[in-house]
Amino acid sequence: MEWRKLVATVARGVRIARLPIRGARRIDRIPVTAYIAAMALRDILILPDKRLRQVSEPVKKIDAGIRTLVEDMLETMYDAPGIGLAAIQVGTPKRVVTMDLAKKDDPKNPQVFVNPEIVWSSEEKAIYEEGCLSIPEFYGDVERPAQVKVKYLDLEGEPHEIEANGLLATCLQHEIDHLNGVLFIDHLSKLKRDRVVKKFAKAAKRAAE
Ligand code: K1U
Ligand code: ZN
Repeated sequence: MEWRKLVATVARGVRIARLPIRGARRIDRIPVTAYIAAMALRDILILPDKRLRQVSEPVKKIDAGIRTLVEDMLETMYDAPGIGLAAIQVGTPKRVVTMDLAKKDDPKNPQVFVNPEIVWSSEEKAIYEEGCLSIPEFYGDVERPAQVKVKYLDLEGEPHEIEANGLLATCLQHEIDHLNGVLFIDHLSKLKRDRVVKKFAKAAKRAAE
């Protein structure tokens, strides 16, 4: 199933297409059908935006606002492009993560994690080169537990627990870090972190001039 239809179906929501008021330059008029809900790109916060250091709040109720947030996060993540996104990266301090680890030519596989929590981490470690949509064009090797068990809710509010390894384990830990105000550069040496923070602070200052 085409991913937009899937998300709309999962959300069990038929929403009226939003007219191009919010994020006007990016939304086209989309015909409202039984399945297709209008989604919108949201701006991704960039280092050194202080909101990236906020600890996100648990979702108490999966309502229309959360479903809209998830749809917009998926749209924003695919557009970036990225393989994961935490709600705080689009400025919403809620414990919501989207992800799609499907290979380039495989069908899309959107995943949604509400209130994800690591309940077990392996002693064994793995090193992956990580990137971050909030720190564009900077990459670094991060060592993390190789396997994790994560409990979370799906968009229906149903509880799940998964055991992850490989890229899924890395990506889940990266995104759950975001929910706790932690960035992957916090796992690098102080020297590397200070260098990148300085570079992005300079760029933000220049952009504000
Ligand atoms: O949370 C984020 O900032 C998204 C981030 C997720 C992530 C990447 C690598 C390791 C851990 C977590 C990204 O998606 S960065 C972009 C990226 O990795 C990518 C983009 C296009 C194709 C393949 C990968
Ligand atoms: Zn990130």
